Amino acid sequence: MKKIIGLLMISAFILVGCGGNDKKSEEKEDSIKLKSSQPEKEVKEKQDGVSEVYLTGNDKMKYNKTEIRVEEGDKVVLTFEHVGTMSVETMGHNFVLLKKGTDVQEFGQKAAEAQDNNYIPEDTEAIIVHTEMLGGGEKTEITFQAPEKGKYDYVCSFPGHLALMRGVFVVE
Ligand SMILES: [Cu+2]
Repeated sequence: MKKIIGLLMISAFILVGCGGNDKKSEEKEDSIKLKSSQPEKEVKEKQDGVSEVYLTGNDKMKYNKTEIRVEEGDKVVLTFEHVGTMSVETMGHNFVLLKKGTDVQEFGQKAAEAQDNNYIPEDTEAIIVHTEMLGGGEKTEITFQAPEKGKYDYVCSFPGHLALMRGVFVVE
């Protein structure tokens, strides 16, 4: 059922008229992957008021970035891809951006109890934005407004992952 909803959302996205851009962004990502030896700074693309971020998670429980930098007020277009092959049940990954001052360990414990909601606790105000939980080979995109200047933690809320899967989201 979740897959079907996902597919519907993807089709809706294309129908809304982003079909043209869709292909372009895929090409862009391919070229980013090829240039992955370049410093991370160059991977972030900057156009008027938009920060594009390409984040991945793999089967070794690692993000490709432990720091993401954007500018205050920017629209952040974050593409998140699970570049591994393992299933969402055994090696699910997401991106959860937490409010300043959140106790990350405490959040992780709460998230681990929220299995029925894809490890996103429902009774928390700690989350600024998050992606869906992905399995190997899946990709998603979220768009949100960069919060006020400062440093924010981001984590994967799959049980046990945030020890390795976390980073700092810097708004400058
Ligand atoms: Cu994970």
